[in-house]
Amino acid sequence: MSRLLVTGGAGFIGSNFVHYVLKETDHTVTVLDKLTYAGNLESLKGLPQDRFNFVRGDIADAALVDGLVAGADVVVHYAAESHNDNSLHDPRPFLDTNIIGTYVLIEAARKHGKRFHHISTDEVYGDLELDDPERFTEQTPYNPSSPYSSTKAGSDLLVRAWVRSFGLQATISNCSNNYGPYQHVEKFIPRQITNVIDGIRPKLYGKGENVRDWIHANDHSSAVLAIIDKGIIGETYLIGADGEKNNKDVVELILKHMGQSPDAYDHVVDRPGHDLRYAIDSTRLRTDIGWEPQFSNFDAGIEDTIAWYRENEDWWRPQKSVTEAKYKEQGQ
Ligand code: NAD
Ligand code: TDX
Repeated sequence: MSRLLVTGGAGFIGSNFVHYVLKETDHTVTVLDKLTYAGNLESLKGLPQDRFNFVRGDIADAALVDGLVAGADVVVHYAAESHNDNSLHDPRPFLDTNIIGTYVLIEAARKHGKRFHHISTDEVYGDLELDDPERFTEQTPYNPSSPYSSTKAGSDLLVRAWVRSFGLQATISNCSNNYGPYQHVEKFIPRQITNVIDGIRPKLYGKGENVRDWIHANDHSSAVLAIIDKGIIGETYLIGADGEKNNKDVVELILKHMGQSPDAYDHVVDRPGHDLRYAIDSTRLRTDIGWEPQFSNFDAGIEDTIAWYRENEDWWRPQKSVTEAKYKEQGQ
């Protein structure tokens, strides 16, 4: 049994991880989350109260972080500003949380000699051509495109430097695009599902040819737990489930499962600097750690996700109109 401190545990992937850990292990979990627009306490309902604790606060608050890290065995760091579109309009919070927040956490982990796992993204590697036979590996050079991905790249490099210079007991994982329950309606898949529920046509940036490598959030959680358990200190592991799909195909799949015509979507203004394709080669994770994804059927995973958003309108409804109003201002 370990005591986990999970930052950003009220967000999409963090909350899925907390549910997963409390179900699959006997670890205890303390969540540290600022509850920004992206955090939602409703995502943490129904957890066993004897093994779960919630603290509202900022990862950049050194005094708060020091006490929480001292009381944990492992820090699992999910907290971030996570949305590319927001980073193009107001980059500052991305620097404050993703860079300074990570710095504060690793300083505390170093001081108290605690195991640290840093959650990152495949976007740090930039993008690939559609026909590139190579995928991202742990050796791919960093080449981030957006304010979001450059701050994530910066945070990864801080962790690497703290491992080398100070002996921080850390591992890093870079995962591909997640889908599943509790994802904010600003993100691609939930935005389109909830648009269709509201009678709004899905919105595809540009031509819709951009490719993302989709993984179910539960598979991300099982991979992170496996790395915390078996990962080698100082190493980076790429997490992916061979789920490449272009955005147009994803929208058509959502429309099909929601009983709409497959062409009932609109093309809207493209994202500036829009990365063309992400693709993960997760051979190292599979060979060295023995991890395998469980959700290999994307079609079925999307159907389950649509059902979740239909059944949990109370969870997403408060965010929907403000999110769409923001997109409307940007012509998206
Ligand atoms: P999210 O935006 O849904 O959740 C982020 C959470 O962090 C929210 O609960 C928010 O309140 C909290 N938070 C933000 N700033 C904070 C601060 N200063 N202090 C404390 N808490 C703060 O994000 P997500 O999609 O769940 O992503 C989680 C992590 O996974 C991020 O590090 C992201 O870079 C990484 N990641 C995401 C994806 C993806 O597909 N969404 C893929 C790979 C990696
Ligand atoms: O309405 C939309 N229409 C559209 O075509 C939205 C919101 C997005 N898109 C496109 C842009 C991307 O090509 O869909 C794709 C996915 O977009 P997002 O959900 O915004 O994700 P992405 O930018 O790929 O980044 C995600 O994966 C990597 C997460 O938000 C990041 O936190 C993670 O690091």
